[in-house]
Amino acid sequence: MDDCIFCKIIQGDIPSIKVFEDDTVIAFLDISQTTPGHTLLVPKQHVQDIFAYDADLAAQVFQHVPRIARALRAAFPEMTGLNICNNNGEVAYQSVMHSHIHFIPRYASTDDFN
Ligand code: DGP
Repeated sequence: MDDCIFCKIIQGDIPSIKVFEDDTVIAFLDISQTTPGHTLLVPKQHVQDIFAYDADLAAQVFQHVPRIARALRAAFPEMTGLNICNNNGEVAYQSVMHSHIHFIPRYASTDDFN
């Protein structure tokens, strides 16, 4: 998709801080850093939202969720919890129309809660 910011990141046309990559997915730090370590897991295939996934794509993407969660905990030892969420549709606060899963680390320090 020519006008998709995540497709441009996947193609390397826009820089990102990569956390993980294989043939089917990429994970990189969210530009907004809601909390330190805020990460997005993104299928390389341009799919708009969860309603467009088939079972194979779901398995390819979601299999990485526990691994990324553990990697974040290892990288951010002060992390005491983690929100994992996936917004679908503008009304559900999806702003980038290329499906992605948010990992938002949570910390005991109230300063980091947003
Ligand atoms: P959502 O609102 O659920 O569609 O989340 C989209 C997220 O994408 C939002 O938290 C900010 C992030 N984002 C938007 N543009 C860029 C970008 O160019 N680079 C990175 N790393 N993240 C981006």
